[in-house]
Amino acid sequence: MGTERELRRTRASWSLLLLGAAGSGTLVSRESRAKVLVMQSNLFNEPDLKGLKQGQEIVTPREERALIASIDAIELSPFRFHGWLGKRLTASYGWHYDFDRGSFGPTAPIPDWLLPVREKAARFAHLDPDGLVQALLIRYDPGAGIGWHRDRPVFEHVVGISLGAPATMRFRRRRPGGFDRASAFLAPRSIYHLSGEVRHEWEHSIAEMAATRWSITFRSLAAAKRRAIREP
Ligand SMILES: O=C(O)CCC(=O)C(=O)O
Repeated sequence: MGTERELRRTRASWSLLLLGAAGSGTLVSRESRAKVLVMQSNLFNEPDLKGLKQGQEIVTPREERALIASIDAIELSPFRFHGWLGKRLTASYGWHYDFDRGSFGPTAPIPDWLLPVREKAARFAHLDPDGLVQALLIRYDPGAGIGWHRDRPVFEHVVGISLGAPATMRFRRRRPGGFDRASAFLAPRSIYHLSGEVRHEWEHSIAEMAATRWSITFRSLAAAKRRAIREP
């Protein structure tokens, strides 16, 4: 397990790297300056976003390697959105949202090798593991990211595990005249839970990666969807 001190050191050097990158050019846009300020305010703290919970070292480095190998052994497909092909590679289990057709339905069951990590994710989020009915695997190779979005309303809780390269999850919420913004550092082997306000009112995104990151996200179904399935 990494100590809090190690974690702070990692976050600090990563944030300084960002500061260096943003300050190295002669011209720094107002937007990138604003971003840097957000990062500075988060140097040592989790962002104060209602409904965001983060945890570290949810899997060991050995488990991380095994999970990455299992994801890489699967045939992942480029994310498809209304005929457009994204750079990130994905596979979903349990339930699949087809963004090309706007349809949602059951798909192959969650494989056994994901069940122990689903158990951990459920314990972290204080949820029933059987309620986490969707598992989405993503590989972000260099150049791949995920644009601004809120998860589909058919889902409720989102619990994500980060493997490989560290990343920043950016958050924004529209307000008159602009956006409130925040960002969360996603360390390798860490976990996050999005619920309530951050899940429903904020959008999130991940900038294009410089090194490969894998993520496993588990989702529960929204109450309305659960009712719709039970009541034909
Ligand atoms: O890779 C992640 O942790 C985030 C994935 C995500 O935002 C999504 O699948 O909607």
